[in-house]
Amino acid sequence: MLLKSCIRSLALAGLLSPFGLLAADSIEVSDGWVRWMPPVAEHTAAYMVISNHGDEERRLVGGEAPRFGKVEVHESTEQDGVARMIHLDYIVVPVHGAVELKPGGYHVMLMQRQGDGLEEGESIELQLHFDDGSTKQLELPVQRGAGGHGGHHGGHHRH
Ligand SMILES: [Cu+2]
Repeated sequence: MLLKSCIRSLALAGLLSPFGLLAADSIEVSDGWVRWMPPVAEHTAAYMVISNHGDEERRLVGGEAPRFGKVEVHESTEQDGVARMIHLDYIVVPVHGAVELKPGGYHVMLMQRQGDGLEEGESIELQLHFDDGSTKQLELPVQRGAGGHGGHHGGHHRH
């Protein structure tokens, strides 16, 4: 009953999409942040720790963010001293475990920024999408990167 009327009001609000009907209740996200980017940049990344308290493996397959045209799941790697990143189909969030998205590793790629540049301290809405169709709604603060790597976007050297 409750679910039905919930679906109807979502549909009325025009929010109905393949994702968004089911909240990923067994998923917990902590320490999330979005890397500040200079106004000329169109892409940045979100980092966080995703924990799975459920009895089934969950896979993070992508997401949506109002301020960005496209959201993908990526992994940064380094080959022969050259930083690259790979577009992944998913990141596994293990049963009763956690996966860390951090600079130089897994990240949620926020692409095709819409509108103004990001300001330090502002919060960015991001909805994570999982393989079972469930979602997790987040608001992540914009922060400057925590030193070192310079990211894979325009950081062409390392110290
Ligand atoms: Cu990336």
